Amino acid sequence: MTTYAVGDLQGCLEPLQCLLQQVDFSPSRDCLWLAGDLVNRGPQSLEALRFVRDLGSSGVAVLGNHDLHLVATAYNIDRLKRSDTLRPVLDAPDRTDLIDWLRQQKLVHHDSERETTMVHAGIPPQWTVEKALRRAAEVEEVLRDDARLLPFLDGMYGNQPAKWDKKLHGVPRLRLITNYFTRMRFCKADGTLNLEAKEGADHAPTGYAPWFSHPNRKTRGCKIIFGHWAALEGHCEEPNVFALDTGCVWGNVMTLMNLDSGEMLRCDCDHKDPA
Ligand SMILES: [Mn+2]
Repeated sequence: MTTYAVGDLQGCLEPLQCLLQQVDFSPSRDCLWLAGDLVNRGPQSLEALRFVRDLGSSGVAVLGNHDLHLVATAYNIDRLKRSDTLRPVLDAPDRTDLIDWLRQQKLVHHDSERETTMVHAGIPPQWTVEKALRRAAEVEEVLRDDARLLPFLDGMYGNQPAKWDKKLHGVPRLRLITNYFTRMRFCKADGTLNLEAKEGADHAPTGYAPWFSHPNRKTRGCKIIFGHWAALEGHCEEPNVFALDTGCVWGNVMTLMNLDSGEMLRCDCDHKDPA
């Protein structure tokens, strides 16, 4: 049994299947972790979603901002943007099943045997893994709760509050937790977010740094797998922190990491440019 991890699929299923063939992946024997943003921008969001759902217990996915956008769109909270390629999912006969499946997925996954944590964007420097799991659980609970889902989705979008305060409550609290785990790139040492800057790690706005590079980060020493930040091109200087989004949907490559050996495998993405 081997466990693999892959970054953002963004509807690129063929490169994933190419990588899985190369390692002779078998769902009855092996396990695949997915760092979120399974859908959008790419050509095969519906097929990618079905593929991961059908992995059953052999697949472990965390939610990314595009996955949450799909859920919000399915509940008519947000509308499709021109660059979205989610229409086939919304028109699919198994749409309800797929959205319900997404709602069951986590924001943060932790494997205590491997001492490895997976999250789409990152873990803010002021939180330990344990604290991150507790905060993530607050949002996961709401995603699964029919009565609380719509008010959450309705208030999910926005960049404020930018700074954590344990006295935050209600939707602003859930919004900040969600922004940390699904949208963060740069923040201050105290966790104050800057969600505008989207370039590489050496383009930090004044006073900010990549979430993983703060010297007093409480997850220092923990193994963390993340996606979301294609501009890093897979480079992360921090020991034990692995950036797996290598921009497949933007015409670059998809990276598959063997979590047992640490080996990285890459596949060119020669599909059409994203819409
Ligand atoms: Mn993302």
